[in-house]
Amino acid sequence: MSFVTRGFGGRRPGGDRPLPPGQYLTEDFPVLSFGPTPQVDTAGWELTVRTESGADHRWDWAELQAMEAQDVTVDIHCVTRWSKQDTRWRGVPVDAFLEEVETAADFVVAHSYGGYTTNLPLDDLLDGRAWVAFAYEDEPLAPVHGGPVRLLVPHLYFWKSAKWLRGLTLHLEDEPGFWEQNGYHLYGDPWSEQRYS
Ligand SMILES: Nc1nc2c(c(=O)[nH]1)N[C@H]1C(S)=C(S)[C@@H](COP(=O)(O)O)O[C@H]1N2
Ligand SMILES: [Mo]
Repeated sequence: MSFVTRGFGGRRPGGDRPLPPGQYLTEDFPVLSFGPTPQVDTAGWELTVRTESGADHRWDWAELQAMEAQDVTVDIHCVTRWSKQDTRWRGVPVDAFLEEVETAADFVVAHSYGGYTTNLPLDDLLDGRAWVAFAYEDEPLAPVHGGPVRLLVPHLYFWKSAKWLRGLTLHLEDEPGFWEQNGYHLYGDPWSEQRYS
């Protein structure tokens, strides 16, 4: 019997898929954080979904672990032009956190431990397009990459995937987050190069 080592799970590095315009492929996993890595332990971790009328819905670590998680393999695209293909995560679809929530809001601001924020249309977090992710490549998510829990929204530039996620607030109007107040695009579609506004 003979074995052929192909690596990359049989996929050619470089992929057979195109990258969004202006992006290059990287094999390593750069860390991009504004500010220090907050120390968040799972024992004290909570996720709060707050509606536009101020009603809070909370989940702790045990509750998160009891939810139905998915394994997802996705490509990620940073506005600083690196893309990484076939990244493998485990997380709970954001849909699950909004099922019981009554809202008329169309927009969300994701809040992080440490103070980072980023805004998204609510629809972009639904229909299995975004996850509350807690594992990466079969390991607990490393603190530098947002552990214990980050948002994963791979169809938008990666600054929308808030690390150290602690809350989602619902809003009737689009409220720019940290980078969006500093010139980044309000929406951030990598396929139409919505980098800056
Ligand atoms: N809380 C928080 N989330 C964040 C950031 C940050 O500085 N703080 N940086 C964003 C940016 S610009 C990118 S490209 C990705 C980087 O994630 P990584 O460090 O796991 O590669 O996280 C995003 N989420
Ligand atoms: Mo980024």
